[in-house]
Amino acid sequence: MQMTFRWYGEGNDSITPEMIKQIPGVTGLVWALHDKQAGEVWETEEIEEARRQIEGAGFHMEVVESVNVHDDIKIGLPTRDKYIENYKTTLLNLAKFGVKVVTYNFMPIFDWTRTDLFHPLEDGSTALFYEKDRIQDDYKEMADYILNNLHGMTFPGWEPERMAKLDELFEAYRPVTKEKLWENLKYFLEAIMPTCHETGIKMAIHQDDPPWDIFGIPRLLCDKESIGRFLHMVDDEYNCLCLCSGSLGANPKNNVADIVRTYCDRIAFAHIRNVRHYPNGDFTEASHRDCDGDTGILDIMKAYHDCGYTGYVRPDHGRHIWGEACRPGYGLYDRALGIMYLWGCWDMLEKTEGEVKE
Ligand code: CS2
Ligand code: MN
Repeated sequence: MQMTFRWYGEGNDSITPEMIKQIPGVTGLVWALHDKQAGEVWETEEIEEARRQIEGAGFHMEVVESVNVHDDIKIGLPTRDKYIENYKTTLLNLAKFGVKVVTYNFMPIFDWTRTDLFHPLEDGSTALFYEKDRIQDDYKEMADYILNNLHGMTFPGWEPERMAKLDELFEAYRPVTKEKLWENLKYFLEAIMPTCHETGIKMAIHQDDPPWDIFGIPRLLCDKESIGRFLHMVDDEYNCLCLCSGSLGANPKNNVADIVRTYCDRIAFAHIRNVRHYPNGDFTEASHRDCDGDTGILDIMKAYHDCGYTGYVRPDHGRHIWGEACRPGYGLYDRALGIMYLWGCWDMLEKTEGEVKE
């Protein structure tokens, strides 16, 4: 596996590449042009500046997270073709810089959704938390809460410009049933696959987080079956997954290790994160250590290892520990601890390969 770390860029992240360099085994920074709105072309000069920051610090920039998909594409409006052309131009520009994987999601309106960004855990740290009963109809309350707690930091999927138009967005998505959303996803992927072949860039879709419908809007990538439908729908080696153990793991019915084993050849990027469930449907994010959550981190690592996974990996979110003031879920310390746990699992699996029988 190739270990990476998500970094928000100079002036946009309290963590520097020099700090990340001291985490063992991290070779690449997962990056994006965070000022870009969905639908805009990423220009060569702008990518060049990102290259200066990333490669200049001795990291590769092969994984982008995310090039966001414009709402008109998800809704299926006639204007989508223009935005798809822009997306293709962005892929062509990214390819000039050696980008190999582009992460994206196809969630309507909201990206990841939580009700508490700093939920206290027993050990004195805080973590992202989802309280099921608070996600009812009032999307505005939840959106306001998140925006007010980002303290001016940009957060993908939570752009204040989009959030200011929430009612309009909900109205625009009203005719989009789940089946329509599947069709629109297919249309988008079929349109960009030739560019992926031309550039060698794999498109890696992130699962929906949480993996169920919220606020009456449909979500597609929620379990083994829907992931299978997705891969079959556009059966192309460039149509891949960013498999997120934490997103899928929020539903206790999902067996993430089994999903890894089933679709490993189409996983281009792995997000590894641990989640703990409560009987009432709430969940909290937890440390990467297997016994701290219910996601089955050891089984997942074993599954990747058994499949001979050579793709990119990153710890997904971490807790906020040791008083670190950081982006929710994206501190240095706990993600660094997570990486060391993942390496511990992996190195042991490598060492015992051939010695340990199933
Ligand atoms: C990420 C997602 O922070 C997170 O939860 O895993 O925001 C992810 O980057 C996007 O859904 C991918 O487009
Ligand atoms: Mn993720």
